[in-house]
Amino acid sequence: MPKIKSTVTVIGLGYVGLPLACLISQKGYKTYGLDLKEDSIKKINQKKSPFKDELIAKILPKIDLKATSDPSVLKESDFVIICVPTPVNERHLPVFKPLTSAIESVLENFKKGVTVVVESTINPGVCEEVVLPLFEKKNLKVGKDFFLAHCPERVNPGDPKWNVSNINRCVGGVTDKCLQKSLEFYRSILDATVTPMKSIKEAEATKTIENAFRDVNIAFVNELAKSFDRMGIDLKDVIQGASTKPFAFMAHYPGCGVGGHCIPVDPYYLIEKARRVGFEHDFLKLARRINTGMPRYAVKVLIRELNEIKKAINGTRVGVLGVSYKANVDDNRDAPFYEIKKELLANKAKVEIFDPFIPKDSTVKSLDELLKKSEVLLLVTNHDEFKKVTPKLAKKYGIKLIVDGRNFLPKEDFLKAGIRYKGIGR
Ligand code: SAJ
Repeated sequence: MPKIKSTVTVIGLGYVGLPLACLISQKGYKTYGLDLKEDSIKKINQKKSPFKDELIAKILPKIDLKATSDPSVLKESDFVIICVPTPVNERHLPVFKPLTSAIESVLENFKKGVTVVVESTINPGVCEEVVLPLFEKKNLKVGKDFFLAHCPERVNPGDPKWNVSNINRCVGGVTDKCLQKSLEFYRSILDATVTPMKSIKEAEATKTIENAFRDVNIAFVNELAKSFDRMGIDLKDVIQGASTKPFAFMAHYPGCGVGGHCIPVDPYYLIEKARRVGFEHDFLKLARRINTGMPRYAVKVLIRELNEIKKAINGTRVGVLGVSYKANVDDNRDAPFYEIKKELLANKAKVEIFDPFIPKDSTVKSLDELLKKSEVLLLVTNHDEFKKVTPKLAKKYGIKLIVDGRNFLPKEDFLKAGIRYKGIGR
C-alpha cells in the first residue's frame, strides 16, 4: 500500500491503460484516467467497460476511478503512466504522435517531482531521444525536477490466467532515482516480480524482443505449414508431438495470419531502430513477410480445394467465420480477416461474414444464418462459439468444404462425415 495517498493519472484507457487504472485505484491511490474518447470516458464513469473485459466489468463498480478528457488532473498527479498506442504507419515506421502529445499534456500541466512512466511499446532509445528532449526544452532536469522510466506493458487480452496484477514486469529508469521511484510504485500495485533493468534502453528492448520472438516463431510454423501441405503431413499433430519434449521447444501454431496491436507491429520497431544504426534485420523482415502473406495463402488453399471439387471460387458463397484478430475478444486491429475479405472479393466470391464479437463487420446476425447462406466455410478466428460448427450442422446446411484458418475444428470428424476439410498445414 502507498505510504502517502499519492495521486496517479493513467493516460490512455484502452486494453492496457484501463485495467492498469482499475488496479491502481484498487490499491488505494487517488486515480484519474485521461483519454480523448468521450464515449469511453462516459461509459467508464457509468462504471461500464468500453470494451469486453470481465475483470474490468467486475472491478469498475467497486472503485472510484475518475475518467476525464481534462488534462488539468495532471497538475495534481505524482505519477503519470502513459499507455497510449504506438502504431506504425503504412511504411511500417513508428508513429510517436500519441506519445509526444501525452508528454505535451504533462508539460502543460506540470507538477514538480512527477514520475512519468511510459508503458507503451517503443523501440530502444525513444525515452531518451524523443521523450526526454521535450522536458529538457522546458529546462526541466530529469532525476531532479521530474523522473522518467519505462515499464513495458504485458497485457494479454482475453487471457483468463494472466492479468495486469500478476504478470511480472521489467522497469528501466533514466537515472537511479527514476528507477527507484518507479520500482517502488510498481511493487506497490503488483502481485508479481518487478525486475530492475540496468538502463531504460534495456527495458525498451525487452518488450520489443519478446514480441519479435513470437513473430519469428509463428513465421517458422507458418512456413512449415506450406511445405507440410505439399507433403500431406499434419503439422498441428507434429507440433503437438514436438511439444512432448519437456525442454527447449515452445509450441506456436500456423494460421491464416498474425493480427493485433502487438505482434505484427513491434518487430518493426527493432527493424527501424537497427536500420538507423546501419544494421538490416533480414530475419525479422522475412518473418514479417511470411506472416503478412498468410491471409492470401489461406484464400489460395480455399481456391485449390474448390478446384478439387470442380468449383470455381467465382460466384461461390463463402461463409467467413470470425473477424477478430484472436479468439474470444472483440478486437479487430490488424486482423487478418480484412486481407482475407479483400482477396475473396477480388476472386469474385460471394462473401457472408459472422463474428459474434464484432457485429459491425458481420453481414448476418447468427451462425445459423451464415451457414444457411453459405456453400463453403472459411474459419478465420477460433472463437469458442464456432465449436458449434459440427459435421451434423454443416451437413444440415449442405456445406461442402471447410477451410480452417486456425486448425480449430475437429478435422477427423468432418472427414468421417464426408465433408471436405483442409487446415493450414493440416
Ligand atoms: N498467432 C498465430 N500462431 C500462434 C500464436 C498467435 O498465428 O501460435 C496469431 C493469433 O491468431 C493473432 C496473432 O498471432 O492473430 C497475435 O496473437 P497473440 O496470441 O500473440 O496475441 P496478442 O497480440 O494479444 O499478443 C499478446 C502479447 N502480449 C503483449 O504484447 C504484452 C504477446 O507478447 C503475448 O505473447 C501474447 O499476447 C500471448 O502470449 O498470448
